[in-house]
Amino acid sequence: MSARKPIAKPILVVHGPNLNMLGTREPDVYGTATLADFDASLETLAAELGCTIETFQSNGEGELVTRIQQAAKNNSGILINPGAYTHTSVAIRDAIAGVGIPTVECHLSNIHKREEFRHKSLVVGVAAGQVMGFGADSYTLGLRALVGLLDRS
Ligand code: CA2
Repeated sequence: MSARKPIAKPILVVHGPNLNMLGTREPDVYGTATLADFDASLETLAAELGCTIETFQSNGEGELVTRIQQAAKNNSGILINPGAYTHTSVAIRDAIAGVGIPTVECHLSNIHKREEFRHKSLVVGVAAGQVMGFGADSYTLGLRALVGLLDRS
């Protein structure tokens, strides 16, 4: 078996608005793990998969757009939970389309089982794929999928 080519740059993990509140409210919907717990699990998984990650959370659409733009130079891929901006942000969609690096969208909840306004994602059309409904596993599955894509690219 031939050795895997290393993934050149860190994978950027982006958490959108209100995800800094994980573990503090609505545990029935979003669970009890904190954002720091999520990031720690992803760091561990990244080491197992032979890549590195950088994590970023913001409640501001502009800050998210700016960080995504910087990924064009600094990151090999993006794993993003855009939070509520999933359903509203043309700006985040355009930023992802603009950087042109493989992107996977993930969600803790199954957005199709929730209110109708959450059913539409503006991001999925510029993502390689989407993982949802598995809580923290949506992130780890998404990271595995993204690493698989980058390995094959
Ligand atoms: O299911 C997801 O991951 C969502 O992206 C979460 C967003 C929601 O607006 C999307 O429709 C689906 C909300 C994140 C809010 O997170 C909180 C966590 C704990 C306490 C309060 C909010």
